[in-house]
Amino acid sequence: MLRRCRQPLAWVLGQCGLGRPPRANNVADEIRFESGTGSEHAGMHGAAILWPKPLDRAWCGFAHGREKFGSAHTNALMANAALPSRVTLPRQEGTESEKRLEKRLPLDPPGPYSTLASILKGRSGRANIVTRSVRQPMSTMKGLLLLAIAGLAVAEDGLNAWLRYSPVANAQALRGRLPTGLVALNTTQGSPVNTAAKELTQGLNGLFGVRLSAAKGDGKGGDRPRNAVTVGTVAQFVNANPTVRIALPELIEDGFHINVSGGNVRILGQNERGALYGAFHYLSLVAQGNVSDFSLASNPEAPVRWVNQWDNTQDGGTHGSVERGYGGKSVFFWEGRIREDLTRAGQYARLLASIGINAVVVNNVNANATLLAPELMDGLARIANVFRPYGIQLGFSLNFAAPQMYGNLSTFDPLDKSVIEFWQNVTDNLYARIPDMAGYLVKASSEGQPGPLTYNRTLADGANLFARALQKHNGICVFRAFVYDHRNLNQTLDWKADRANAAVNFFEGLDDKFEPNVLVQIKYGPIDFQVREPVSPLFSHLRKTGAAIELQVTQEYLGQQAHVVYLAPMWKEILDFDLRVDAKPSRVADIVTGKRFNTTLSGYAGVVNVGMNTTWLGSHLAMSNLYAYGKLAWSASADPAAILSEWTKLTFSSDPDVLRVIADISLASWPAYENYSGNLGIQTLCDILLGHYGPNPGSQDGNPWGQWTRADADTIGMDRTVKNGTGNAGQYPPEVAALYENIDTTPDNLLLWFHHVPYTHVLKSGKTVIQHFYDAHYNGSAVAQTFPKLWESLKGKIDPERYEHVLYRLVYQAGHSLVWRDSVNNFYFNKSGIADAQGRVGNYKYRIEAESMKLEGYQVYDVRPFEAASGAKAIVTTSNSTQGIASTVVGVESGKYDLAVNYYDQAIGNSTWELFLDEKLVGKWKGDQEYILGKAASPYIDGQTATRVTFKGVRVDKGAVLKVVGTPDGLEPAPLDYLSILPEGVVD
Ligand code: GCW
Repeated sequence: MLRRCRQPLAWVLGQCGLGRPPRANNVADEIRFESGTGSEHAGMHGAAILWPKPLDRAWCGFAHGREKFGSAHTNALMANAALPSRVTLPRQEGTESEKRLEKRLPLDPPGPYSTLASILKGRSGRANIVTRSVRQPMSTMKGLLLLAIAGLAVAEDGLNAWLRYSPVANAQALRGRLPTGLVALNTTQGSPVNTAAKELTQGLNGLFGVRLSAAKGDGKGGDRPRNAVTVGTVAQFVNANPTVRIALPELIEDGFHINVSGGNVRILGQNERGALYGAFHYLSLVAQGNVSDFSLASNPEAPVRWVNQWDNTQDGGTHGSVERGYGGKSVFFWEGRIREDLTRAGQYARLLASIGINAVVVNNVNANATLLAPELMDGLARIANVFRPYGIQLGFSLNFAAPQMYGNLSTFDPLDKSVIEFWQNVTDNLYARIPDMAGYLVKASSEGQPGPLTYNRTLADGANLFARALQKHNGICVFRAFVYDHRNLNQTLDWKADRANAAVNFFEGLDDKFEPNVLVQIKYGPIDFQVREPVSPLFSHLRKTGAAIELQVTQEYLGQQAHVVYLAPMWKEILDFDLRVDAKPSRVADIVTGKRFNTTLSGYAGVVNVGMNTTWLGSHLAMSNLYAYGKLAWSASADPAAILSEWTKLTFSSDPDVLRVIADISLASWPAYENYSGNLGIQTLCDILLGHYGPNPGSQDGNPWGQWTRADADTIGMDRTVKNGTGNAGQYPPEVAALYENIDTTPDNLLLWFHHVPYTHVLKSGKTVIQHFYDAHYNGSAVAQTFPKLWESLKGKIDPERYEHVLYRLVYQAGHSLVWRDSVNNFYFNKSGIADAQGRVGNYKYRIEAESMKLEGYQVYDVRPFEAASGAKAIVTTSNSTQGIASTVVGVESGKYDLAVNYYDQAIGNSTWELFLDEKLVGKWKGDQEYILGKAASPYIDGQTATRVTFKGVRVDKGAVLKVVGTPDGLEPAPLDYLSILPEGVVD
């Protein structure tokens, strides 16, 4: 039987209007084209600029490269090209309902074009696209119970993430050990203790069908009800029970204590937030079937456990609603204002509180100064009101130039009196509305953002400006260490230039210059959330100033949630790294929790970037990263595998197969991704000039962004040694510096981060660098091939909605990992001219290149970068209104094969492809990924859009005619790269 690997046949038919498609829960409700690393390009580059379909990629790449440097030439090019200018999608508040999205291609009236030339002139068609709709969660526990009893998995959309409270397996048997009464020590609406009481009521009802009733006596005067759960703060408890003596462990701010003795449960927090955390913790334990007696106390290791959202006030622009967000539009902002309906913001706060997060910075660090308008401040206060019941405080990103941009001052010099007054005034106004505001987050003098360096002031001058304004309100100023100049780094002329040096250089000599309420937020590595980086040396330089580590939950360089990459093992490795400051143990975790240098302020920031999609991040499996972030921020000693298992039980089920499969996939995912993207410390090798997603190793070099690999025909890697290179190794404390300075002691996985070597350099493993590249890319993508199969073994054990959602992504990832493998390997094969010892690179014996097939209505297209296509070429239809046909006579022996087709799914149309064998339809699919995967949309034929579809177990007869019919749509010319006729079990 024919089986289409990518989606079930029903789905395919549905796409073709022949059947009813299942509903997808992860609708991409906008399409935007991203480029660039920072924000200064906003309004100027790729954003929503629609290139005609087979536009020469070299030209585009050039244009984008230039844009990064702010070239007027680029703008001129763009203007002269008379291209269709934008894709505009209607904006509606609320994204979860079924809706019609329209692509408007505004230049020409709808109509066909017939030649490539006319395409290049920008004539265009018009396409209507209907997104798939979203199923609402099944809310009644009654329904859940019934389904659970019937042994069925219920469809779920992910909205409740790990807080589903779905019935536990043997609820009936365990009920006797659970409380039946509830004593809430604060019943004030909106108080975290009251929230905890509600959550306990909802949770125990959902999990066990227990209906908690308000217990008599309400805990007052020693009248202690039996079989009740009591929740409140220690002080509230003591106040309510003055004569009761209980032994209480020592709790610090936000800490909690839980004591369970049969049905008597006491959950006490050091503060109200702690009580809520305790309630969530208790519910998590019982949800995992733990109803035995226990007593525990838990205290957070760091006071600051924040989440950063890079949300923009406006949709559109370079980065759309959420910069580097892959889960839909902002849950906070809409059309330059704060959303009227903040339901999702509240639900987000609930999720975050359950993992111990205590503040959310709601707006992008590339901040919009208009948020300072009084009506917007009012809106921020509404968000804070929604957060407060969950113990979440609001944090706010500032634009350093706001005094000028918004306040009409002539300067934003941090030492200027009028500027100081401006910020004090802003701060007072914000606190008048949000008395418990957490503080500010500031990105300054970085990637084109304004900052103190404009006035030759120090970063401390910049940070202290805000810190002082915040002091009377007890707020803190979180100042980002991500400071570098992306315009003046010169790769060609300066061997010693190094972006990795920037943070330490800029903060040099400032350690004792910061106000006490400044916290410096440092990305885990010196560059930018790459798949492998050494820890930032800055952690070892700040001893008097509090430091926080910045981790990235949104997988900007790590597959953008279209690839599963479980990040907790990577974070754990970073947190456990010992910097050996003063030759003493100096784990990063101990630095960012204040233990090592006795700093009061310390902690964690996670760039999360959820959106309105019910999956939050755009993918169900990606949510383990958010969960793990909270757990590690609470305690860095937590074990990534244990966290994952807990998350799986709460999110899916405790079925041993489910636990095993999700662990197998997740724990293999980071090493696999590292292997098939960038290894030996060379960085992720994604396209850093466009969406930071697919492979494009060449994009790293030759521009001032400083993510260089310095790869040439013979050598590769950044020489960061002191003796001969950029000196970056010397920024680490002596023991670590010595480790990295010496090529023999540098671990292989960071070799090319610190050293510039010939491709023939022999690693500790005994392999050469180039052979390691080849092998690692093959190994990594081979691991990714196992993911869909593993997941398929769970069919029936996961609700169909989430099962299909995950399967779609894993199949896509398996295919895209091959794109990565081949692109990177061919790139370095081409550069070095050194053949793969195993003869794989460049030799693909099962492939039929599309350009070598008989073409009617299709023409050959040179793909750029060349390595993004097998054989450097693809085919595209000759017009956007006529079909293309590529055919060939099959030469393989008759038998059963898997047929794989590699094509490009650009975000500028929804072409259809049909695969025939002797006129018999094997399968049909549509290029509509942009509405399914949240990854950065791309209009190009390149590594971002390259995709594989596989039809398994197809009977193929020698001499049969294999044919692909491509029907273009919009500006997408049904591009095709190659076909593979694979003996069963072979993937290539
Ligand atoms: O890596 C870069 C991202 C930018 C981001 C910046 C930062 C918010 O590509 O999108 O801007 O880092 O962290 O400030």
